Amino acid sequence: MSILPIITIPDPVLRKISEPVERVDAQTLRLMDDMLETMYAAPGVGLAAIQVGVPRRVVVIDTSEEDEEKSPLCLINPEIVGLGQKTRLYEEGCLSIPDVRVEIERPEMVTIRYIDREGQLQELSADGLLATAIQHELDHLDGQLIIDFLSRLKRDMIIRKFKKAKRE
Ligand code: GNR
Ligand code: NI
Repeated sequence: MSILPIITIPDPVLRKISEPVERVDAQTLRLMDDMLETMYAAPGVGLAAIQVGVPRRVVVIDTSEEDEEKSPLCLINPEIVGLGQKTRLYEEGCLSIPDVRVEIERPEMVTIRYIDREGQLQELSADGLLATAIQHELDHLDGQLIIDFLSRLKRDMIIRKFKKAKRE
């Protein structure tokens, strides 16, 4: 397995719409293994393939705590099939926007359908951090980032800061 470099803003790759995976082959499995290793090393609770430069609808998530057993989740072509009525506010971070936190209100509960590592269609209902992480990762598949929830002024300030940091 390998730790892959994580792409950060303002790289336009992060704005790409990711394409569905056509078959779960060795290359897809290798990608997910590398993404898990990259996510654990970061560390982060989730990672979308586009964050390592691969425009495919692949996501890995693990919201287990440090003192718990790992519980890696690999989602291929995930789709939201249900959202709860209640929302929750959570301060989100993103490995592609280091050191920025954005408070985001999203549905507290989400149901998704996805293909697992065995190529089987699965349905999963989640709440809490897992539900938040799922929605955050699915946004990445459509080129959407947490800074898009901010006013244009605040978003542009953050983008400018990262552009400047890359110049220096
Ligand atoms: O590591 C991460 N933490 C996090 C915290 C709150 C809501 C979402 C996340 S996902 C983020 C990793 C990441 O950028 N995934 O795309
Ligand atoms: Ni992110």
